[in-house]
Amino acid sequence: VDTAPKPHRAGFVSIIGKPNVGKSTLMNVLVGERLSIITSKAQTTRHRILGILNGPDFQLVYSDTPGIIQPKYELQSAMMSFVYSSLEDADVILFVTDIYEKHDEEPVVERLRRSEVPILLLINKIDQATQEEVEAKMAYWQEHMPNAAEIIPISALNAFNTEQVFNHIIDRLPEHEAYYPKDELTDKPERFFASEMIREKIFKLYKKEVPYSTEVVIEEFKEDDAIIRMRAIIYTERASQKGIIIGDKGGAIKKVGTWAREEMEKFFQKKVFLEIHVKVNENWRHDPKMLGRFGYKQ
Ligand code: GDP
Ligand code: K
Ligand code: MG
Repeated sequence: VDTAPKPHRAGFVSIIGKPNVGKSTLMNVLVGERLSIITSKAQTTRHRILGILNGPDFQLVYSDTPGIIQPKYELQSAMMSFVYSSLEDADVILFVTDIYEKHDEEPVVERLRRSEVPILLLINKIDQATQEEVEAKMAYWQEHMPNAAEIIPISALNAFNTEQVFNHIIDRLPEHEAYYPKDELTDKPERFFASEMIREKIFKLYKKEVPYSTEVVIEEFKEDDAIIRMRAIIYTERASQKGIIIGDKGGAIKKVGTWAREEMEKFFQKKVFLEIHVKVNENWRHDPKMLGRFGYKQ
């Protein structure tokens, strides 16, 4: 019998695809933590978010990316640069598609056909589909992306076939020592996740342009043994949006605060005191200086 210890494997796995196909849902399932925010609205994920999965003889560094789109303003260009950099330095690419995809994603597919990195093509949301629909979609992708290493139907929502995805990734991971300390879960600081939790609630509670015109900054994050005290600023682009965020007698902002705080307490396993202020900052989405402050440029 071979008793030699297994070599340690480590690598980077980029999760890419169009908005709303289920990239963030999948990463959370694969990492086993709710790191990435999930809503039914497109372009909720703005940054590249790392989720690290550690085992005794492996380290998988997932990166969840914003959906691939044609940039229309400065913020979106910054978002796309996160996507493209994640293509270049990946060991494995998870290309996530939706079973009900309408196939207007040709520029991405074209780019992936030239990729040197192994691609696992995932057909997501099959919980909504019939066996025939799944088979037809698999045939479609065999023809349109013949270089895909595997084509796997999944349901990220139900964690169906996600174990299989994990095994295919491990098989393709190079021998390498860990890139991050083995007890780390992500590269982002805690206050980033706190601001993302607030942003998610904004996406869920407000309509139309309001969530897209909003950014959240945690100005203060103080932790002691018993409690985390946070001061968050919600920036909007216009005074009218500020009014909507606050709501009648402050009712709307109170909902955001309560819901976000409950989730923070679960995530940080600690009591949270959260204070939220709303400020107007015209045109932050177009202003490179503000985008830098919000973490969109290195
Ligand atoms: P992303 O924009 O690609 O990151 O997609 P999200 O992970 O934010 O998911 C977008 C929407 O699709 C959310 O409403 C999810 O609950 C939903 N979703 C994700 N995976 C599945 C799935 O396997 N089945 C179904 N029915 N819905 C899913
Ligand atoms: K989304
Ligand atoms: Mg996402």
